[in-house]
Amino acid sequence: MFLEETAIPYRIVPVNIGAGAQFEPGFLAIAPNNRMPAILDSEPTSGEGPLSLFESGAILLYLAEKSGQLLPRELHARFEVIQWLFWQMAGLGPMAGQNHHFARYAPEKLPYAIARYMNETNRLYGVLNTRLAGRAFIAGENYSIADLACYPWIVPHESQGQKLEDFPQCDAGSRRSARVRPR
Ligand SMILES: N[C@@H](CCC(=O)N[C@@H](CS)C(=O)NCC(=O)O)C(=O)O
Repeated sequence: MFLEETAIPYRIVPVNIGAGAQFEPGFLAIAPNNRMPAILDSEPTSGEGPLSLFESGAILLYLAEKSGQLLPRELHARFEVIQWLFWQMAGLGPMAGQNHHFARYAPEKLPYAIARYMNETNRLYGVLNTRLAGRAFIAGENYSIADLACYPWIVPHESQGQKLEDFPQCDAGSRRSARVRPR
């Protein structure tokens, strides 16, 4: 999404996680946690040869830093974005991911686990909803990597057992993120 938004040229290398391609040595060499996304920048500004990265938060920070886009320079605004980026990486992403796992994929339906992650997702949606009240974007004045990181986790709200009408600001926020740079 970042590369599309900023029109930076890129090449996608598909990794079929259904077939276990994330465990192949070539992929593990750049993503030792066997998860995607991962990137390989063949022309980092250091001039010290290709740079590989895994973890979407680190990737977003790197791309923002390199391109000078979607992350403010000014200290307060910059760390406002970074804290919400970390909030997604440590909260919304993992909790919604476990929610999905226990509600949809776990071979055993464990009521405690299902309720735990659904409630936690619900709480996090509430935090985001409160945050978005009276502001156009999650952090700072402008669209940033914080919106870019959170938006994809709100899109599948139904499969996370959440009703978007309970979170009108998230609804409006995700529609804003979806149309920031219409193509
Ligand atoms: N914290 C990681 C999470 C990455 C993640 O969970 N990726 C999933 C796909 S969305 C994956 O690669 N799963 C493969 C697997 O579980 O083996 C990030 O933000 O980059």
